Amino acid sequence: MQIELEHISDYNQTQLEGHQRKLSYWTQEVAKAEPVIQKLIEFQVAIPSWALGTGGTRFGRFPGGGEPRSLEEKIADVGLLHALNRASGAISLHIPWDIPTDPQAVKQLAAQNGLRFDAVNSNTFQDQADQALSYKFGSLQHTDAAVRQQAIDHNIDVIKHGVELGSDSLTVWLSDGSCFPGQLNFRKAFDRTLSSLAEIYAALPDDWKLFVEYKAFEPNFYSMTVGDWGSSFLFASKLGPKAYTLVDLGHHLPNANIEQIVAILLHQGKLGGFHFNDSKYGDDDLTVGSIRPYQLFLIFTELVDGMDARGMNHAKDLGWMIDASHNVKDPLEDLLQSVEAIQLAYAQALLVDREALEEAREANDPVRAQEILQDAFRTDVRPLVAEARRRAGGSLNPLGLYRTLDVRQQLIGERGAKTFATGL
Ligand code: PSV
Ligand code: MN
Ligand code: MN
Repeated sequence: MQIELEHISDYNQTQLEGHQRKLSYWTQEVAKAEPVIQKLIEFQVAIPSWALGTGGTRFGRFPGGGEPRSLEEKIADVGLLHALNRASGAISLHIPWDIPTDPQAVKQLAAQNGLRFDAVNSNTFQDQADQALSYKFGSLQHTDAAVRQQAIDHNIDVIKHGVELGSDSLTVWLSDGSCFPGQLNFRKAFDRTLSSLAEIYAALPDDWKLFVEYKAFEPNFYSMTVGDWGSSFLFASKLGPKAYTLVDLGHHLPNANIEQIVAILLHQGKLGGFHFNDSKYGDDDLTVGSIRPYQLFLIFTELVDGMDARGMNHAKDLGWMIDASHNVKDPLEDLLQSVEAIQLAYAQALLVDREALEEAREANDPVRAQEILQDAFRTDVRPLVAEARRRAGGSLNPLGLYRTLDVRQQLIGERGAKTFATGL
């Protein structure tokens, strides 16, 4: 299945009149429209290779058909998304779930689809069939030096795969921790993890970044060795300038103020990137913006403000990625919704009158501060996002075109109704 340029232009033609009517409000009333559109065109969100099939819970999984059966088909799926929205120009691999056996060919295929390789992810939270030692009691924290070495070697191997693909960052998420009080010596676990991470850090190419992802709970439910932004920040600080904290929106204790965490990490030069998703209860991995769109907007407001304060490039200086799972939706449709939610929050954040906000803050005027933020949040920026997509060569309405072309049915025709993508 290929989405041709004519598909896009024919479909856009059917939508154009309505689109231009909505956009005219912006071009007539709002001076900021043009810079926002330009920034949106540049902004890309990476798609994880493990989110292209239907996910599930430990109670079951309900595959939807036409799922990608190989890395090549996963790249093709991300290519479809990118053809539709022109904002999903990167793919992130989880190894060994996806191992490029012929890296040059895979790199070429990605380039043909307009994609680059985002962060590579290691996996020491599961035992693989051919693995000598078990991670049941942790990996980089393990009491046995041989287990730690096995996990270190795996991470170095993942870096090598990433180098071959032209990636420039490694994300390490550890499930290490303990399930019961007394099980683990916290200080020893911290020291062992730090020295293991230092060995991985030493193997990073000069222009690479190491992202240390934290998570408060699951699969360990008493303690997680990299359990919060404080411990991730500590590891990243001790490791050195190439190490950063990665924020996954679902990895906090309930009601955490994520925007404040983001603001401080960014202020300290230690924010590396994001795993976007949404949640109501825990690490739910739901569609971005489906539960707490205001929180997402507040996070982006801090990002825009903090990145500008540090002279950072919004599109390039942080890792932007989705980390979601799709249990009842078509994964490709779900990912289109997630990317759009991110773009909307970003566009709204760009609209915030930051000068006026700062004045309100200095004057201790919370009413005015709230008005300023909510004025931006309640603005319908969908025409701006659509216009950015149109100018970049994408569809005015990616989801609409996806359904018009009946993409899923086509994929089922090509791949079969009972395919099973690797990943979560
Ligand atoms: C762990 O919950 C996590 O967020 C990490 O980023 C893993 O790499 C990913 O999920 C696996 O889906
Ligand atoms: Mn994650
Ligand atoms: Mn997670």
